Amino acid sequence: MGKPFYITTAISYPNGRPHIGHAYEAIAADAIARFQRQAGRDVRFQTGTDEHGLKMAQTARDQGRDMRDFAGEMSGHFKQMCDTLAISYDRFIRTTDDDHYRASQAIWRAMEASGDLYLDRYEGWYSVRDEAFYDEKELVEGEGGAKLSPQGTAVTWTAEETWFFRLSKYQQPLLDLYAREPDFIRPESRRNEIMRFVEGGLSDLSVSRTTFDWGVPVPDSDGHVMYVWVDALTNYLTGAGYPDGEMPYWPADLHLIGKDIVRFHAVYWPAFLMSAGIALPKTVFGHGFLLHRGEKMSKSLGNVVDPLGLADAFGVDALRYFLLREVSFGQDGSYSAEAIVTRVNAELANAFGNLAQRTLSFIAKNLGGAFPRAGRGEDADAQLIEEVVVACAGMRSAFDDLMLSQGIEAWLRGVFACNQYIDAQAPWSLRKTDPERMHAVLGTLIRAIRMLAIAILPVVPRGAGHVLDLLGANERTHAAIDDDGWYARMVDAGFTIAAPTPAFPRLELPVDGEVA
Ligand code: ME8
Repeated sequence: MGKPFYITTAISYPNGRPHIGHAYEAIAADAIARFQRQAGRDVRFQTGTDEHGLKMAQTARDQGRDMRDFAGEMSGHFKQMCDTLAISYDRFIRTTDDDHYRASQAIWRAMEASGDLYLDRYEGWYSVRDEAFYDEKELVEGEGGAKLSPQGTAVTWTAEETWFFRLSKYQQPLLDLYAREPDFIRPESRRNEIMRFVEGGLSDLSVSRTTFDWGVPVPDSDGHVMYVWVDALTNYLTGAGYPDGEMPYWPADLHLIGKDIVRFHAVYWPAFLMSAGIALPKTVFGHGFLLHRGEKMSKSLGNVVDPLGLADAFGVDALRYFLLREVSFGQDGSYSAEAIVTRVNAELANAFGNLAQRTLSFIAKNLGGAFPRAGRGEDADAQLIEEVVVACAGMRSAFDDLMLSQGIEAWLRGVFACNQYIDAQAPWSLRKTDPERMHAVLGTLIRAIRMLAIAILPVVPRGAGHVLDLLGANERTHAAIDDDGWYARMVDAGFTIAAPTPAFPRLELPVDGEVA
């Protein structure tokens, strides 16, 4: 087994159904997890639901539902979304899981043992939507003078006795961390934002609540449940085996989250961990937001799109490809049905899908599916393979650096090179005029298609897997891309290519009923 690689998404609030933002985060994390597995890393991938807190409790109450039933049912929708979108998680954690209670209480005790927790009275502003406390100076003015959080959500005044965490004590250690580990917060823009926030000074954080009981009980402190973010963040440790066992996957390599919750992950979380004496994650990456036709999604605008509806209309691969390709990772991005259809048809269906489809069906039809003979090679063949090798290597180094869209762009250069090669070599007309040359060209194309299909597997696992199945290519790691002996082994084995069905069908814009 290779070196461990532990990747996590945020755990979602299941107070409503999953939206496209949740799907986007799961898909991005999944592509990275699959990529790291191909690279030979021993990957552990965790996602799940964040079920405690006031937001959940209020939603269940408003719907007249039993808390546990409601959380269970809604969490199921998130799990179903992950399963439908081919998210290859190792654990779907629920914060209502028993081992998570144990982990949360253990980290609490460790912070208490460091002298970082004390009882006092909290008076201040709280946003239930964000599950966040805000300082007066952070608030902005909304319509009619209403006070709003910096995220534009409603805040309420709360006053109660709570436990406090000595966050102020960690101001300098956090600044030292950001300076020492430039990759701790990515991308750069979020790093700067967090450094400015911490340089501005940190107040101690209220970390328990007494006005409701839907949370993890604070050890030996009747009436207190933990502030939902204390237990939510601890999910990453629960999944790593804390506090009971060995923790081969800790520290996490990558916490992938949205830009709105970077503060919790890059300020509170490392402070909790330092206090508890636990190693810090290596990178917190705050991705951008998905906008619908350039506008923020909101229930009142009626533009909250069900990701499963999109997957149904366009296919899982198409949705995955579009989201990872269209959005420069780290920045905001916009989507619409037209944009999905245009992008997927041009790049996935026409450029790659069609390349594979016509090559394989030609071989199935004209060579009885047998692998082409060595034929008469020319410089152009070696040149194409070289271009494809470079494209796949470019994709690898971009993905390694979380530059997902640029990685796919590098891959596309290999696909375009194949299309130019086909046009220039015209294998279909060589069938009659120069069969020896035709064999060499088709053989070159199969080699190229196999390498490109392996490289794009993390993005479009089903379609690329289908192409590889047709080719009988079972080894799908990065090492397999560079394996020169594959072709000869397939010839020796007498493998034949069956008449293919398209791996990446062309999309049509739905005419009746808008899907996006
Ligand atoms: O924040 N585009 O849960 P959540 C892209 N429970 N990403 C988006 C998005 C959008 N339009 N809207 C939300 C929570 N997200 C907490 C996390 S982690 C210990 C606890 C992202 O359901 C958001 O940034 O509100 C977050 O990373 C994830 O979806 C879950 O959001």
